[in-house]
Amino acid sequence: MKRLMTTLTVAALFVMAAAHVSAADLKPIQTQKTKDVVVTLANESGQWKQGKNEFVLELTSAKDKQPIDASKVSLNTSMTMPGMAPMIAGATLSPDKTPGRYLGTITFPDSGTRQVTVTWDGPAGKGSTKFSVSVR
Ligand SMILES: [Cu+2]
Repeated sequence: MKRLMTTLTVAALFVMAAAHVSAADLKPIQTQKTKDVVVTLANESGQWKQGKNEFVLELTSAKDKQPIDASKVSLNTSMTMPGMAPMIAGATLSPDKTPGRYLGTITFPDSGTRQVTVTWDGPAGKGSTKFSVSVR
């Protein structure tokens, strides 16, 4: 029973940590507007850094600001470096409880400017956008 209580406490802490990420204290890393979709990338510091990063990706309609149900979403990054093959890193994304919002993690082995590509495909349509983000 004691072990169960410990497990439940740990689980509750994880839920609280997840809730904390979805709190209003997120700072935008990048907001990118396409013809019909606004893509927002945010985390607690407002920037990506070298190493592991947690972030939130949000897709909303450019017309009415409503969340977009994009069942398939991906975020990939690449960095071109002179004399080298581009460095590629993709994010792991999982849907949040809030529609149109995804919790992501991505790891960068070094700093530098990344070309970011976000693609989506769902009932509300499909599309993609590209922008650059500097990794500190
Ligand atoms: Cu690099």
